[in-house]
Amino acid sequence: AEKKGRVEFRDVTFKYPGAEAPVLSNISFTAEPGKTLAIIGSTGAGKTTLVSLLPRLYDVASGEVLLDGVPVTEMDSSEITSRVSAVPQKPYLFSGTIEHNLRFGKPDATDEELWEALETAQAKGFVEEKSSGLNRRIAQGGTNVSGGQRQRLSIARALVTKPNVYLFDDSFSALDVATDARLRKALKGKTKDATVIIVAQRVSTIADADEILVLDNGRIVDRGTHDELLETSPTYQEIVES
Ligand code: DUT
Ligand code: MG
Repeated sequence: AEKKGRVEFRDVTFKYPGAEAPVLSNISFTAEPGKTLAIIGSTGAGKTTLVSLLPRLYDVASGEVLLDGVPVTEMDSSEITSRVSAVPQKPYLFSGTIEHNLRFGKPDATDEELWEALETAQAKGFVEEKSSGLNRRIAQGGTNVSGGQRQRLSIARALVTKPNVYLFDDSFSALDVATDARLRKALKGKTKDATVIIVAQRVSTIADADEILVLDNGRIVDRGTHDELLETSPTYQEIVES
């Protein structure tokens, strides 16, 4: 069967409600199953806004966002959530056990699936270190775990749902470079059939992406592989050197 999860943005322009100026202008790209698309750009460039349009946190002003050829405006929100897993820039953990937090998107997941997701997300050791294990209590907002642990639990939660599309919004920034690299390697093995879209701050996180979009002031100013952008994109070079 054909792999599912093809994401297409067609000439998308977006304004926040009540705002005058668009924060995204003429955004067009395609992200394919089995591939990793990365988005990089300075703070305020519009990266989080861009990835929020697929799960329809907002709707576009003009243009179209399509999932496997179907405009997301024509899909049920439950269908979108079952097929697209987003790890937000500020991951949200709620008051309850680790198990509750992990099963959020897939209540019938087995314990085995939870542990597998934790292993991929490099969070297995953290969960195993206390005898309460999966029953360990998380405080509202995840305030009793570190930022990096919150990110990894949130990544594990996304993995549990086995979606067609993963959106990682700056999900690796609180991790040290070695953990970041280990996590992404493990992730690659588990997301072979899915479309992976990664928003990143660090070039090292996305250097091996199939395509990188360089976003500046709401526009895609350059696109290509890491090696291509090093040759052609002054904006990318600036990010590399920063
Ligand atoms: N913006 C709003 N309202 C919102 C969120 C953002 O007006 O609810 C503006 C702020 C900014 C632009 O949209 O001028 C893009 O913000 P976004 O959060 O998409 O930028 P980013 O690329 O994700 O920045 P960062 O790297 O800091 O996460
Ligand atoms: Mg952001």
